[in-house]
Amino acid sequence: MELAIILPTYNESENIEDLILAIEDLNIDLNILVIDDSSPDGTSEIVRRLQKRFSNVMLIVRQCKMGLGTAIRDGFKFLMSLPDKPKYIVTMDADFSHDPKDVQRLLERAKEGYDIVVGSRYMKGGEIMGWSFSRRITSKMANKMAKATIRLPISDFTSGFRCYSMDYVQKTLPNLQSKTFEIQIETLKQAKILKMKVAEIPIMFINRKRGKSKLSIREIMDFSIFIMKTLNSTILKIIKKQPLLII
Ligand SMILES: Nc1nc2c(ncn2[C@@H]2O[C@H](COP(=O)(O)OP(=O)(O)OP(=O)(O)O)[C@@H](O)[C@H]2O)c(=O)[nH]1
Ligand SMILES: [Mg+2]
Repeated sequence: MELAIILPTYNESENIEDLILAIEDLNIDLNILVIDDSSPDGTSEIVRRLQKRFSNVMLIVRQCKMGLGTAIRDGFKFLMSLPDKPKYIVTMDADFSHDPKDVQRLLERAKEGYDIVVGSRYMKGGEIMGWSFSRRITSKMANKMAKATIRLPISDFTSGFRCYSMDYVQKTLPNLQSKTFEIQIETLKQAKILKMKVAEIPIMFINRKRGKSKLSIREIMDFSIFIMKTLNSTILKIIKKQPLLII
Protein backbone atom coordinates (compact mmCIF):
# COMPACT_ATOMS: atom_id res chain seq x y z
CA MET A 1 0.00 0.00 0.00
CA GLU A 2 1.40 3.37 -0.93
CA LEU A 3 -0.77 5.82 0.99
CA ALA A 4 -3.12 6.00 3.95
CA ILE A 5 -5.11 9.06 4.96
CA ILE A 6 -5.91 9.61 8.64
CA LEU A 7 -9.14 11.51 9.26
CA PRO A 8 -9.63 12.38 12.95
CA THR A 9 -13.29 13.07 13.62
CA TYR A 10 -15.38 14.46 16.42
CA ASN A 11 -18.92 15.40 15.42
CA GLU A 12 -18.25 15.60 11.69
CA SER A 13 -21.50 13.94 10.55
CA GLU A 14 -22.22 16.86 8.21
CA ASN A 15 -18.85 16.51 6.45
CA ILE A 16 -17.56 12.95 6.63
CA GLU A 17 -19.61 11.34 3.86
CA ASP A 18 -18.87 14.02 1.25
CA LEU A 19 -15.21 14.02 2.25
CA ILE A 20 -14.81 10.25 1.92
CA LEU A 21 -16.60 10.36 -1.45
CA ALA A 22 -14.29 13.16 -2.63
CA ILE A 23 -11.22 11.15 -1.56
CA GLU A 24 -12.54 8.04 -3.32
CA ASP A 25 -13.03 10.16 -6.45
CA LEU A 26 -9.31 10.94 -6.54
CA ASN A 27 -8.71 7.46 -7.92
CA ILE A 28 -5.46 7.04 -6.01
CA ASP A 29 -4.52 3.68 -4.50
CA LEU A 30 -5.03 4.51 -0.83
CA ASN A 31 -6.65 3.53 2.44
CA ILE A 32 -8.72 5.87 4.60
CA LEU A 33 -8.50 5.54 8.38
CA VAL A 34 -11.15 7.40 10.39
CA ILE A 35 -10.39 7.84 14.10
CA ASP A 36 -13.67 8.79 15.73
CA ASP A 37 -14.11 9.54 19.42
CA SER A 38 -17.65 8.15 19.78
CA SER A 39 -19.09 11.34 18.29
CA PRO A 40 -22.61 11.81 19.67
CA ASP A 41 -23.78 13.03 16.24
CA GLY A 42 -23.37 9.56 14.71
CA THR A 43 -20.25 10.18 12.58
CA SER A 44 -19.09 6.57 13.02
CA GLU A 45 -22.44 5.13 11.83
CA ILE A 46 -22.04 7.05 8.57
CA VAL A 47 -18.52 5.65 8.18
CA ARG A 48 -19.76 2.10 8.90
CA ARG A 49 -22.34 2.50 6.14
CA LEU A 50 -19.64 3.68 3.71
CA GLN A 51 -17.47 0.70 4.66
CA LYS A 52 -20.05 -1.55 2.99
CA ARG A 53 -19.45 0.33 -0.26
CA PHE A 54 -15.70 0.96 -0.07
CA SER A 55 -13.32 -1.77 1.09
CA ASN A 56 -10.49 0.73 1.69
CA VAL A 57 -12.24 2.57 4.55
CA MET A 58 -11.06 1.65 8.05
CA LEU A 59 -12.56 2.89 11.30
CA ILE A 60 -11.32 3.08 14.87
CA VAL A 61 -13.88 4.19 17.43
CA ARG A 62 -12.44 5.34 20.74
CA GLN A 63 -14.43 5.53 23.97
CA CYS A 64 -14.61 9.29 24.41
CA LYS A 65 -13.15 12.58 23.14
CA MET A 66 -9.43 12.16 23.73
CA GLY A 67 -7.89 14.96 21.68
CA LEU A 68 -6.52 15.41 18.17
CA GLY A 69 -2.94 14.54 19.21
CA THR A 70 -3.83 11.14 20.60
CA ALA A 71 -6.06 10.48 17.55
CA ILE A 72 -3.17 11.07 15.16
CA ARG A 73 -0.78 9.04 17.31
CA ASP A 74 -3.27 6.14 17.49
CA GLY A 75 -3.64 6.38 13.71
CA PHE A 76 0.13 6.20 13.24
CA LYS A 77 0.36 3.26 15.67
CA PHE A 78 -2.38 1.32 13.88
CA LEU A 79 -0.96 1.91 10.38
CA MET A 80 2.52 0.97 11.56
CA SER A 81 1.20 -2.33 12.91
CA LEU A 82 -0.33 -3.40 9.56
CA PRO A 83 1.46 -6.19 7.69
CA ASP A 84 1.12 -4.07 4.52
CA LYS A 85 2.24 -0.71 5.89
CA PRO A 86 1.62 2.41 3.81
CA LYS A 87 4.80 4.14 2.62
CA TYR A 88 3.21 7.54 3.23
CA ILE A 89 0.57 8.86 5.64
CA VAL A 90 -1.50 11.99 5.02
CA THR A 91 -3.31 13.67 7.90
CA MET A 92 -6.15 16.04 7.12
CA ASP A 93 -9.06 17.70 8.89
CA ALA A 94 -12.45 16.13 8.26
CA ASP A 95 -14.28 19.46 7.91
CA PHE A 96 -13.38 20.20 4.27
CA SER A 97 -10.90 22.93 5.24
CA HIS A 98 -8.35 20.89 3.32
CA ASP A 99 -8.99 20.17 -0.35
CA PRO A 100 -8.70 16.42 -1.11
CA LYS A 101 -7.32 17.37 -4.54
CA ASP A 102 -4.12 18.53 -2.80
CA VAL A 103 -3.40 14.99 -1.52
CA GLN A 104 -1.70 14.05 -4.79
CA ARG A 105 0.53 17.16 -4.68
CA LEU A 106 1.57 16.41 -1.07
CA LEU A 107 2.36 12.82 -2.00
CA GLU A 108 4.39 13.75 -5.08
CA ARG A 109 6.52 16.15 -3.05
CA ALA A 110 7.07 13.54 -0.32
CA LYS A 111 8.24 11.06 -2.94
CA GLU A 112 11.05 13.47 -3.82
CA GLY A 113 12.57 12.32 -0.52
CA TYR A 114 10.91 14.35 2.24
CA ASP A 115 9.89 13.00 5.64
CA ILE A 116 7.21 15.62 6.21
CA VAL A 117 5.53 17.77 3.57
CA VAL A 118 3.33 20.47 5.08
CA GLY A 119 0.37 21.98 3.23
CA SER A 120 1.19 25.63 3.90
CA ARG A 121 -1.21 28.54 4.13
CA TYR A 122 1.56 31.06 4.71
CA MET A 123 4.05 30.47 1.90
CA LYS A 124 3.72 32.23 -1.46
CA GLY A 125 0.64 30.84 -3.21
CA GLY A 126 -1.01 29.70 0.04
CA GLU A 127 -4.27 31.22 1.24
CA ILE A 128 -6.83 31.26 4.06
CA MET A 129 -10.51 31.83 3.28
CA GLY A 130 -13.20 32.68 5.79
CA TRP A 131 -11.21 33.36 8.95
CA SER A 132 -11.93 36.33 11.22
CA PHE A 133 -9.23 38.94 11.81
CA SER A 134 -8.57 37.70 15.36
CA ARG A 135 -8.24 34.08 14.20
CA ARG A 136 -5.71 35.14 11.56
CA ILE A 137 -3.66 37.12 14.08
CA THR A 138 -3.68 34.26 16.65
CA SER A 139 -2.56 31.76 14.03
CA LYS A 140 0.15 34.09 12.67
CA MET A 141 1.50 34.69 16.18
CA ALA A 142 1.55 30.97 17.00
CA ASN A 143 3.43 30.37 13.76
CA LYS A 144 5.98 33.11 14.39
CA MET A 145 6.71 31.69 17.85
CA ALA A 146 6.95 28.14 16.52
CA LYS A 147 9.36 29.24 13.78
CA ALA A 148 11.55 31.07 16.30
CA THR A 149 11.79 27.98 18.49
CA ILE A 150 11.94 25.12 16.00
CA ARG A 151 13.82 26.89 13.22
CA LEU A 152 12.87 24.83 10.20
CA PRO A 153 12.75 26.38 6.72
CA ILE A 154 8.95 26.40 6.48
CA SER A 155 6.26 29.03 7.11
CA ASP A 156 3.31 27.03 8.46
CA PHE A 157 3.92 25.07 11.67
CA THR A 158 0.29 24.59 12.68
CA SER A 159 -1.26 23.23 9.49
CA GLY A 160 -2.77 19.78 9.97
CA PHE A 161 -2.68 18.91 6.25
CA ARG A 162 0.54 16.96 5.84
CA CYS A 163 2.20 13.95 4.33
CA TYR A 164 4.56 11.90 6.53
CA SER A 165 6.89 9.14 5.41
CA MET A 166 6.53 5.80 7.22
CA ASP A 167 10.22 6.09 8.05
CA TYR A 168 9.48 9.33 9.95
CA VAL A 169 6.57 7.73 11.81
CA GLN A 170 8.59 4.67 12.83
CA LYS A 171 11.44 6.82 14.15
CA THR A 172 9.41 9.41 16.02
CA LEU A 173 6.25 7.72 17.27
CA PRO A 174 7.86 6.49 20.54
CA ASN A 175 8.80 10.13 21.32
CA LEU A 176 5.47 11.79 20.54
CA GLN A 177 3.42 12.72 23.61
CA SER A 178 0.93 15.40 22.50
CA LYS A 179 -2.68 15.01 23.50
CA THR A 180 -4.30 17.80 21.51
CA PHE A 181 -3.54 20.34 18.76
CA GLU A 182 0.13 20.81 19.83
CA ILE A 183 0.84 17.56 17.94
CA GLN A 184 1.37 19.74 14.84
CA ILE A 185 4.32 21.48 16.48
CA GLU A 186 5.69 18.42 18.26
CA THR A 187 5.93 16.40 15.03
CA LEU A 188 8.02 19.18 13.44
CA LYS A 189 10.16 19.51 16.56
CA GLN A 190 10.95 15.79 16.36
CA ALA A 191 11.82 16.13 12.66
CA LYS A 192 14.26 18.91 13.56
CA ILE A 193 15.85 16.89 16.39
CA LEU A 194 16.30 13.84 14.15
CA LYS A 195 17.52 16.01 11.24
CA MET A 196 14.77 14.75 8.94
CA LYS A 197 13.82 16.45 5.69
CA VAL A 198 10.87 18.83 5.80
CA ALA A 199 9.27 20.74 2.92
CA GLU A 200 6.04 22.61 2.24
CA ILE A 201 3.68 23.22 -0.66
CA PRO A 202 1.10 26.01 -0.88
CA ILE A 203 -2.53 25.15 -0.12
CA MET A 204 -5.77 27.05 0.10
CA PHE A 205 -7.39 26.58 3.51
CA ILE A 206 -11.14 27.15 3.62
CA ASN A 207 -12.77 27.65 7.01
CA ARG A 208 -15.28 24.93 7.88
CA LYS A 209 -18.74 25.58 6.47
CA ARG A 210 -20.50 22.82 8.40
CA GLY A 211 -20.16 21.57 11.97
CA LYS A 212 -18.61 23.23 15.01
CA SER A 213 -14.98 23.94 15.92
CA LYS A 214 -13.34 21.51 18.36
CA LEU A 215 -10.69 23.99 19.39
CA SER A 216 -11.62 24.61 23.04
CA ILE A 217 -10.03 27.10 25.45
CA ARG A 218 -8.40 24.10 27.16
CA GLU A 219 -6.85 22.99 23.88
CA ILE A 220 -5.60 26.50 23.08
CA MET A 221 -4.01 26.52 26.58
CA ASP A 222 -2.28 23.14 25.98
CA PHE A 223 -1.02 24.45 22.65
CA SER A 224 0.35 27.70 24.17
CA ILE A 225 2.00 25.85 27.06
CA PHE A 226 3.77 23.53 24.63
CA ILE A 227 5.12 26.47 22.59
CA MET A 228 6.23 28.29 25.78
CA LYS A 229 8.06 25.20 27.08
CA THR A 230 9.81 24.70 23.73
CA LEU A 231 10.74 28.39 23.57
CA ASN A 232 12.10 28.23 27.12
CA SER A 233 14.33 25.22 26.42
CA THR A 234 15.61 26.86 23.19
CA ILE A 235 16.56 30.04 25.09
CA LEU A 236 18.31 27.98 27.79
CA LYS A 237 20.31 26.13 25.11
CA ILE A 238 21.40 29.42 23.48
CA ILE A 239 22.41 30.89 26.88
CA LYS A 240 24.48 27.78 27.71
CA LYS A 241 26.36 28.13 24.43
CA GLN A 242 27.38 31.76 25.19
CA PRO A 243 30.51 32.13 27.37
CA LEU A 244 29.80 34.15 30.54
CA LEU A 245 31.08 37.71 30.49
CA ILE A 246 33.09 38.32 33.65
CA ILE A 247 33.88 41.95 34.20
N1 LIG B 1 -10.86 11.91 17.05
C1 LIG B 1 -10.80 13.19 17.37
N2 LIG B 1 -10.83 14.13 16.39
C2 LIG B 1 -10.76 15.43 16.77
C3 LIG B 1 -10.67 15.85 18.10
N3 LIG B 1 -10.62 17.21 18.14
C4 LIG B 1 -10.68 17.63 16.85
N4 LIG B 1 -10.78 16.56 16.02
C5 LIG B 1 -10.85 16.56 14.55
O1 LIG B 1 -9.66 17.18 14.12
C6 LIG B 1 -9.89 17.97 12.98
C7 LIG B 1 -9.47 19.41 13.27
O2 LIG B 1 -10.38 19.95 14.21
P1 LIG B 1 -11.15 21.34 13.96
O3 LIG B 1 -12.28 21.49 14.94
O4 LIG B 1 -11.51 21.45 12.52
O5 LIG B 1 -10.04 22.36 14.37
P2 LIG B 1 -9.70 23.69 13.66
O6 LIG B 1 -9.56 23.44 12.19
O7 LIG B 1 -8.54 24.27 14.36
O8 LIG B 1 -11.00 24.54 14.00
P3 LIG B 1 -12.20 25.02 13.03
O9 LIG B 1 -12.01 26.46 12.87
O10 LIG B 1 -13.46 24.74 13.67
O11 LIG B 1 -12.12 24.27 11.76
C8 LIG B 1 -11.37 17.80 12.64
O12 LIG B 1 -11.50 16.79 11.69
C9 LIG B 1 -11.97 17.40 13.97
O13 LIG B 1 -13.16 16.65 13.85
C10 LIG B 1 -10.66 14.84 19.12
O14 LIG B 1 -10.60 15.09 20.32
N5 LIG B 1 -10.72 13.54 18.69
MG1 LIG C 1 -11.06 22.78 11.02
